[in-house]
Amino acid sequence: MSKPVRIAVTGAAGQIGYALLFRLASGEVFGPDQPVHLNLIELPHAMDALGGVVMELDDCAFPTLEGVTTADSDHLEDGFRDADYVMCVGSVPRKQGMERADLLKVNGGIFGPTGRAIDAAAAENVKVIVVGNPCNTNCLIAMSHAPRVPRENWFAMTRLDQNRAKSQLAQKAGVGVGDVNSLAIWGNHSPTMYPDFDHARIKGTPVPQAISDHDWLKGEFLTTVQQRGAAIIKARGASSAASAANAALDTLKDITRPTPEGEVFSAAICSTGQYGIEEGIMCSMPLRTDGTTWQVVEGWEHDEFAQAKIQASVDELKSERDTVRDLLG
Ligand code: NAX
Repeated sequence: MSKPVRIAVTGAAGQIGYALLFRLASGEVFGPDQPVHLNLIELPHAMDALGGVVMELDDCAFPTLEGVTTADSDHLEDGFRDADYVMCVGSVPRKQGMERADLLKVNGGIFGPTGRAIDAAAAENVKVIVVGNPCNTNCLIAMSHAPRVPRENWFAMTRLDQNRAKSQLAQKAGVGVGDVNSLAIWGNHSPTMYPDFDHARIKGTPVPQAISDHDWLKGEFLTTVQQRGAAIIKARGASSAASAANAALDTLKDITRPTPEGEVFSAAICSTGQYGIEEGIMCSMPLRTDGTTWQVVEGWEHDEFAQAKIQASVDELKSERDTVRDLLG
């Protein structure tokens, strides 16, 4: 058996954690011949609950699960020790009456120490996926406290938005979701993000040709995708968990496997000025990888409508960055 891949997950006893860990342990991402070791991290008061999750992992008897280590958030370095991948799921949810700026600052207090502990303890080439919201700016804060870890190794999750958009397009066109590809999300994981239907394809045909109802594309489609998280909370009384965990696993697959021909994947990465987007913010863009290094897909042109939408989301990211400036390392 090869050396285990070590994956650290924060917020492991939460609802996304519960939908994530069993699939990670099952070999779904790294295959049946690759053992995995899970490093699970929780707040001190949630360690008992986490113990229950670990019992259930034991009871699955996954042949691919080599072992589980747990640590509380007062011992983050133990939690991140030798991790090849870190999935930052834990964060503080927005409470009633809380301003977005307050939420940014509360979570900034979590992600600074997270970045420092990853820097100190994780494996040399650790890759980090931030899921906990506001994920783009949380990722920026953690990254700024981890100078050892290359900037290319930091991702904030927008894959759930990509999956939501693909599914809406497939339903509108009456095709299978596998017939929709090259669908990228631009900007922030927030209601300002922009699902780029112009460059998406349905069975190889550009979406604006495959779907003639352009009012729907520019209206209902965008708002459905942008407001999907809120719609799920309203219907379920709880935020997306299984679909979010699924998207986190998709992101892990996206960054570790070569991107299929004609496909792109979305994640927020640290801009180096691509498409005129300000350097140093965590912005979602279309990406491709050979399984080792990734590139932003270049040369996409945007009409005025798309440009304005992307700019609005980028402006929101800049303002989030400005709000947490004193929390950056
Ligand atoms: P839960 O509240 O069910 O679980 C969060 C867990 O994190 C809790 O068990 C809590 O004890 C733990 N936690 C909090 N602070 C921690 C810290 N400093 N260290 C370790 N653990 C800590 O939330 P859940 O539904 O699992 O959602 C987790 C995060 O994902 C939230 O911030 C949520 O907003 C975000 N989401 C992000 C999405 C995305 O697409 N990027 C979509 C789904 C989800 O809304």
